[in-house]
Formats: sequence, C-alpha cells, structure tokens
Amino acid sequence: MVRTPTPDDRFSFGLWTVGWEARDQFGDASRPHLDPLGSCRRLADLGAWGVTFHDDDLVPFGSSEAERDRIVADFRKTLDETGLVCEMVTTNTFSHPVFKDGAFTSNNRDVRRYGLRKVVRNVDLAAELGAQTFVMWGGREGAEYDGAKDLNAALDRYREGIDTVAAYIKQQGYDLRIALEPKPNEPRGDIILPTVGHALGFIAQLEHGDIVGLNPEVGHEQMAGLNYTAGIAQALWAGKLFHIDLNGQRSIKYDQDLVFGHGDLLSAFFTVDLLENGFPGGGPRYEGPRHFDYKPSRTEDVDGVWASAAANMSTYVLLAERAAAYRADPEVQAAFAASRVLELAEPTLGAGETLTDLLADRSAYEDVDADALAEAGYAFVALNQLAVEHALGAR
Ligand code: GLT
Ligand code: MN
Ligand code: MN
Repeated sequence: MVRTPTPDDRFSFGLWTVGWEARDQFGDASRPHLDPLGSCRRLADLGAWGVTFHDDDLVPFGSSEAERDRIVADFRKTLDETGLVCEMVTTNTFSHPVFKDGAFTSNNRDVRRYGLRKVVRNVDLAAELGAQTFVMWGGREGAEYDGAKDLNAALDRYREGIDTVAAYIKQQGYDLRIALEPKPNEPRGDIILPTVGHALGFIAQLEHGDIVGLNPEVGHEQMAGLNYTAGIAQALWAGKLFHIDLNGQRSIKYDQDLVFGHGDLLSAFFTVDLLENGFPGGGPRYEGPRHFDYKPSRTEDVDGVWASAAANMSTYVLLAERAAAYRADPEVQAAFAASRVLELAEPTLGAGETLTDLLADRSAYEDVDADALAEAGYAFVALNQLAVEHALGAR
C-alpha cells in the first residue's frame, strides 16, 4: 500500500500539467478544457500542497484589466478555500507568435521590450500571491540555424533581461528568487542555456546572480543524455538549486514529460535519495517544493488526468520510503565503507599541510607501489545492487 500524500510532503503541480488538452504537433486536443480553479480543488483533494502557473494559464492572453482582476481574485479565494499555496509563478513567453524568435533574445528589439514588460508585470503578480520562486524557461530563446543568431549579442541581451528583472525584484523588496530552467532543444532547434552546466556558467556572469538559481527538469537533462541527479547535485553544491521540475523521460528523444518514475526508474530512485537524504557525507540540502511538471499522456481521458497526477506523488512517496530503507540498512552502510564512499569527504591535503609538505612526503609518491595501490576493487557493483534491491522492495 502506498501512503496517501499530505500537504507536509510539499508536492506541487503546474496548472498547465493537468490542464494540458493534449494538442500536439500531429493532432488536435484529445481532452476538454479544465477550469484552473477546479483543477486546484482536485489537486488539493489528492493531497497536493501547492500549485504553480504561467500568467496565461490563469488569465487568458489579451484579457482586459477588469477581467484579470476578477480572475486573480477568484484564484486567491480558491487558494484560501483549499489551503493550497502558490509557491511559484512563471511567464509564458513562448505561445504567442510574437515570441517566435524568443523574448529576451529576439532579434527584434520591439519584441524584447514587449517581453520584458510581460515578465515584469508577472513578477508583481507573483509577489502579490506570495510565490517565492519565479521560474524563467526560455524555450523560444534560441535558433534553428547557426547563422540566424549572433550568440554573443544574444547572451548579452539574455543577461540584460535577467539582470533587469532581478534588479526590479530587489528594488521592490520582494521575497522572490529567479530560477532559470535549462532545456537543450524543443521548441527551438537549439535553445540558449541548454543544460544545468550552461546555466550555472551564465549565472556567474550576472550582476544580480545572488538571487538567480536553477529549476532543472528531469526530462530536459535526460534529453541531452545527461544524468539529472548529477546535475542537481552540482546545482546544490553551487547553492543554486532553487526549485525542481520532476517528471519522466525515456532516453534522448522529444520532450516526453511522463509521470515521475515512468522514465528511468533507478535514476528517479537516486534523485529522491538525494532530495530526501542529502549527500552521503553531508553538505547542502534541497529545501524547496517537490514540484511536478509532467503531461498526462494524450491517450488519457479526464479520469486518467487525475490518476496520472496521483501517480507522480505515489511514485515519489514510494521511492522516498525505499531510499530511507536503503540508507538505514547496515549492509548498505558496510557497502559504503567497502566502496570508500565516505572517505571522499576527507580533504586530500591534511589540516595545515601545504603542497610543499606533500612534495616532501615520500610516502605519498616515491615509496608508493602504484600497482599495489591499484589492486583493490571499489565494489561499486555490489553497492548498486543493494540500491536496485531496495528500489524493488526486495529488502
Ligand atoms: C513549458 C515547459 C516547461 C516549463 C514551463 C515553465 S513552460 O510548459 O515545457 O518545462 O517548466 O515555464
Ligand atoms: Mn519544466
Ligand atoms: Mn519538459
């Protein structure tokens, strides 16, 4: 039996996830439009803690000011009634054709100015609703053709845009941080800031990078053939894991946005292990929401939407239980020791030891028998098998 999720689990969902009508490149919608407020109620009933949205998910593009105010007031009322938290807000700078060449990095300056206005307006809404994270997924920031984009200028404009928004957040005194969401491709042929690593490098070049971090998505890293758990580990190490998008992806292909765990299950196990239990040797922990950004498959009807929403949380709960058992197992502790996993936390140089001291230490080099040092195995396979057995509930 899987434990029923509760708000203490801090599970949250994008309104665009359950609300996806399943219109794709090749086919029409296979499901009706869902009222976002109804979705909030249903998610709260399933045990979710929070919801997130794009400006346009809630307030249709082009709505009048009066219409916008009414919709936002109704949304607030629903949050109050359900106890749901609006933990993150993001801006749609990809659906309207005006953004076909991007928003902050469009070659057209008028589009860049328009995009910046749309984003800043939404920052105000995010703060008003008490969100703490402002996600920026630049899905249209990119190109299909190498000659179409001056990448030096594009990165300058991207930096200008993000720094302008971050400076505004500080100036207003909002308790809000920006989280950039990398993705390698789709909808553009190549997207700027394709991976966690690229985004970390970019943040280091910002003037207001102290309030800018990452929102890595499982499938996006895996689309690039990368290891998601390793990606969020480096973001944590850098103090930049502000938010996460959990979902599933099966190998390098189009963005599948499957239910969490329905792609690479063992990778999902280690992701949950890191999020729930931290690094084996201690270090920074992820304290943010467990946010799902998935799409109910196009084959599902409305009942299937709610079954898939629940499936994300069930998988997470199960993996968290399995990961706790894995860490607590004395055999796993012994395997960690056999694999010297905890020895890595010990600095390579002794306390106060200098490189000169190391150079003078014959036992570190001259007297070392490298062949003998190479002899012992690391027993990583045995350790991994314990993880597999725990993940499968066999222990
Ligand atoms: C879009 C994308 C997601 C992002 C959303 C946030 S937009 O739905 O596919 O991965 O997280 O802007
Ligand atoms: Mn996402
Ligand atoms: Mn995705």
